[in-house]
Amino acid sequence: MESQVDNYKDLLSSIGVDVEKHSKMMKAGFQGYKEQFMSQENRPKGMEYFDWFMSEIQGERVAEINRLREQKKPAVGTFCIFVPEEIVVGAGGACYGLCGGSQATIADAESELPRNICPLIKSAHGFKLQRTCGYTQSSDFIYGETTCEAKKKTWEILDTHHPVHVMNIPHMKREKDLKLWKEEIVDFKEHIESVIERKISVDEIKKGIHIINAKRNAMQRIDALRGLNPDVVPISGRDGLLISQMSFLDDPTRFTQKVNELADELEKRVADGVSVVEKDTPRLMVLGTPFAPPNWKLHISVEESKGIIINEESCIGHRYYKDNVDLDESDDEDSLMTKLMERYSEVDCACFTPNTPRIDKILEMYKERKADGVIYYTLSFCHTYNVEAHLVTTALEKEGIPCLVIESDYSTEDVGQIKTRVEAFLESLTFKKKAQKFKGLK
Ligand code: BJ8
Repeated sequence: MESQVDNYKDLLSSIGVDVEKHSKMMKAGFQGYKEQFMSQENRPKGMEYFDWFMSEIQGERVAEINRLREQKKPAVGTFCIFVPEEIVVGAGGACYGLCGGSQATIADAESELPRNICPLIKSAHGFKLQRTCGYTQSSDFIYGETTCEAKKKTWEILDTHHPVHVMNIPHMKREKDLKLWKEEIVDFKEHIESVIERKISVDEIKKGIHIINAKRNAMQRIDALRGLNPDVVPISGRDGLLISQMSFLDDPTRFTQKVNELADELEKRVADGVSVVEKDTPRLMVLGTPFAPPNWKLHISVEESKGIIINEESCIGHRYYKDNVDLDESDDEDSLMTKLMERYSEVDCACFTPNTPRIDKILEMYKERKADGVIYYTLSFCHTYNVEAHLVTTALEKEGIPCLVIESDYSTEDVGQIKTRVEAFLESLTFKKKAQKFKGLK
């Protein structure tokens, strides 16, 4: 299997992609994917769909989005899980995450942005400057939000290259903040209506909610299968992460069907005791900032060091799919907007103060999954998650939960160092597990 990107040169060039640079980048990326993912042993058969999707990630999927645009359906690119994608999908359009996980675009971004800000923002901005992301180039507008300082100011610069619509996400959750939040969702809907030049109906919004609820349900199934069976892990952590990453790009209905098929297969694996790791392999949860593709280095370091990641408490992970929109008794637009606000305000991003529900959730998940330890992972210069690490690790310490804190960017420079630290952490967990077994505690 190879990257199919060269079959779409005409389309990509028509939307302004730098076709030569893009082709080189995508082919190198797919080669890395083949080496790191397709070479895994004992992989579930259902992952073949994701291999196909990866080969078409900047080809057929970008073509599908552009076919929707030709029918005057909205195409919205995002960098955050606060976007009410139900409205876009309900209007028949596509809402997707934009490229922002690669080191290859950062040097270009630094021509306009400071060096010492988060790599996610720089990478994403660099993709726009280089014109090497088919999704960015396909977007009617980019959804921006006021979650962190660096993003908030970058939108003003990005807007000089591509239209950006900014949603004002409050940083507290008092009644007056939630009122503002709901108004911002209404404003977002009206902005889409202005792009597609028509009203979005109540039935369309409800349809969008059904589609996205079904997608989140399917992802919750995978999450449970990964984490809730202490003796069997039916899928690797890197594949689990990949599914979450692709949830931001794929057509939601097709994705849901494929994820449910995979979940059926994993259920059978669990029943038959088919695990991708040996019994007693240390089981880790990862907490923190998002892992935009192709940022796989932590998962690969852990798995090469004989550990397994069973969950990501991250926006590309659990924080994205943990809550559904409650559709009961919502038959008019105003109540649908309220339900959307209620669902989105459950997101426990570190941009909120206080953010104690996040800590409670982490402890609950850890216990439910009978994990052996956690890695608190932050992207460099992400101040909110970095500072919140103190509160989280203090709570973990009180509960006697082993934790390794890692701060990293997208470069490969620290791979060796991360691996050494992960290996030492896993060794200590293995030792602890053996000691507990000896004492009859686990
Ligand atoms: S809901 S975590 S996706 S804002 S860009 S905050 S890493 S310094 S991505 Fe996020 Fe929405 Fe919150 Fe989730 Fe830090 Fe970087 Fe800012 Fe970031």
